[in-house]
Amino acid sequence: MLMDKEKFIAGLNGLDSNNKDVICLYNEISALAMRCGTAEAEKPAARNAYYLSMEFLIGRSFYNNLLELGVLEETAEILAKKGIDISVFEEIEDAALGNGGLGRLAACFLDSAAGLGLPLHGYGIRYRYGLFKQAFKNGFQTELPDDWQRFGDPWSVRREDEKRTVSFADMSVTAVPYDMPVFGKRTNRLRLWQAEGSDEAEKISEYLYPADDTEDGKILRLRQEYFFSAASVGELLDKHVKAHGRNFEAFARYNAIQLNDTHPVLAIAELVRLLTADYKVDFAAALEIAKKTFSYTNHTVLPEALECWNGDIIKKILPDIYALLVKIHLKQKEELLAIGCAEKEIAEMAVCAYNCFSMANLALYVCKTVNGVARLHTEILKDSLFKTAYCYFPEKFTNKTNGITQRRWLMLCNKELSALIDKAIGTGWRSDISELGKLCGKTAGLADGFAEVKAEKKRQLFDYIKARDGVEIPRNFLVYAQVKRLHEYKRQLMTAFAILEIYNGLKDGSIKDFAPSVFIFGAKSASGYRRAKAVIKFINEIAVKINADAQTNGLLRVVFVCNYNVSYAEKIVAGSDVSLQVSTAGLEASGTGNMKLMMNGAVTCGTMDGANIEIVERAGAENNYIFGATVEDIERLKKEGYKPLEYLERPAHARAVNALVDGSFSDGGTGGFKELYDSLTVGAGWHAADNYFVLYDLESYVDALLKINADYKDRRVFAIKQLENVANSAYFSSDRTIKEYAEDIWEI
Ligand code: 26Q
Repeated sequence: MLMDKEKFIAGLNGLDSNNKDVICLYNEISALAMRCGTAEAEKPAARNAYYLSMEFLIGRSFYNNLLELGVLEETAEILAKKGIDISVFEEIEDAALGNGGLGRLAACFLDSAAGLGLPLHGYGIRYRYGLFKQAFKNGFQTELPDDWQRFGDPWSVRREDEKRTVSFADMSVTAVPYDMPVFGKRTNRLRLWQAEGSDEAEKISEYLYPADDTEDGKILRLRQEYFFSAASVGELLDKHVKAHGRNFEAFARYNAIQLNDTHPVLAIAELVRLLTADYKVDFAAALEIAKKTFSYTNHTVLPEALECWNGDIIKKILPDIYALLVKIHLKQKEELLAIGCAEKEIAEMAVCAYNCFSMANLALYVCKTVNGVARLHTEILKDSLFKTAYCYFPEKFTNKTNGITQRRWLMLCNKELSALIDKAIGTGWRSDISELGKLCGKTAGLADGFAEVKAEKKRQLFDYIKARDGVEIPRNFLVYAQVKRLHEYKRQLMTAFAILEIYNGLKDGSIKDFAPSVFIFGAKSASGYRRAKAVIKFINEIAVKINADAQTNGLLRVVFVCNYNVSYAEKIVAGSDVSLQVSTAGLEASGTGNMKLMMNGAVTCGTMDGANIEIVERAGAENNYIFGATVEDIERLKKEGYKPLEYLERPAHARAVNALVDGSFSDGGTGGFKELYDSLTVGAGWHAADNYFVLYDLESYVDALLKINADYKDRRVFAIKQLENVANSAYFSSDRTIKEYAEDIWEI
């Protein structure tokens, strides 16, 4: 531990808390931790890895940093003596510099690397506003700016002395670094660049994901991507020259750069540009250096998320980069011809086609490795999305199943379960997560203790929901949770239909002996994503109706929590019984919420998709609830011609789905519900009817939910199932994932 603990404790004891408000205390204690935590100089490492990511979804730093520094408990005790409950800092911060799985994964990776003592540093953007704050107005999502720094940002240090210039055709922008320490066995660094210099410049780091449906929006996004990629690569190259002179062949010996999806892929072109323009390295040699330096992670197979940049836009904003991309494209073509690729194959793999530059193809061509984020996902990359590239360059492809940090997602968010584990197997698991496996074989004996812990975490969660969202949930309710970004492929709409079927069944008496249950949703929708927003409204309407129905509200409730974020997630994952992971098979690259819930003892109710497959493989099919079409089924259905209307013939389905359009619920005249209905029955946009196979999977989904409900009646047996999930969750620690990256890709 790098912390000067005594100095911190002395400082804390000496802290005068009289007449200071929470924000003032928060800033003072954080500053003290920063001074003591970074007292010892960072250990230099010969070889470093860098994680370039457009998103870092950090969440709260306060508790996490104190935990990592080993002073959380003592801080709580000292503050208690001063009459301060440490939980008063809960609502102060939640840095949402990301919007979902990809950003949270980046944060978990930094945490694990520091925890393991591996030199991995992050580079990203210091957005002025994070992911919007969600509000509900009459059940509709509205977006408010997230001024995440309003109470200060004590965990960042502005490094005026290390600012740089990033040039565009029409302007120069100053990139000012803000460093956040990542505490652990060693202190690593997350460096976030802030754009300054003019109003136009500042726009670059103003918002996370500005709307890109206009040309100006697209240009801004391109500027963002280039801005942080260029600042980061430029700095690494400068550092290299300082330390090793112009020995550029050695660059890849000291630096491994991981590209988090295609967003930072222009870093490749920038490195080549700097080497050739500033240091007169020959183009082919520069490209070779890039080929040894970069690796690429893919996080999605959805076609709309695969970035292609129009050549005219690149040319206008980044003419030198444009010229280089063309050169790289031609070089690629030459190489592919030389190894005997057919014209068609070259077209599929080309960096540029019809004046569109494919960031994925650029990454596939240059990067040393390409990885998917769960076994199935990597197989899909190899068999479908990147099939041709895999055929010629199979050695590049590797799987790295995602993970989550157990420090935030178990020790911090579930102290009670952590204490139970300590009692059962000792505390060794806290420093070596693989020891969690020692719980196997002890689950029966721990069932009652676990049930008590779960009941307590539920109580805490329900209190929080009551205070935040005003919805009351009785103590003994079974908790089903679906928390993740709102997207059609994740199928929150399918859960809505399932709830309606259960509700109708309870009312007409066809469902009997139902264990009282609540469905908890948490999700933000992209602000321009109309159908996703209609789903939020639909679920909120359902919640109002069901929660007010005195005939059933002793058995069934629904809540869509507002402004779901990392801090809310910490409470929901600890207090849930059932993890709903119901994406259309083949579309969820991995999922990581599934892992958080598993580690806290929720059983998975899900499809054979993403990491669900590996979760069930480890925790046992008998302890989880798998339903629905497999990837193969979906392929077959597509080939045969899927006819969703056939599935609407079942009266229960028809009734649930018709609720969108039969006047049961109002969408306030927006037409949103009709649009959802049409997307299922006739198709929407370029999509076929029921593009995500909601109607196909609905029946088996309802069955699975009811089976869980029936199984829950034997609390002991159910608690054992839940504990089996905890006991087998060590594999899903990002410590394991990071070790694999470090060994197989970064060689650090
Ligand atoms: C693309 C083009 C233009 C604008 C934005 C984007 C864009 C932005 C964000 C595309 C994708 C994302 C984010 C993707 C993401 O979060 N993917 C999730 O990554 C997790 C970590 O690997 C997986 O667990 C999830 O399955 C995957 O959905």
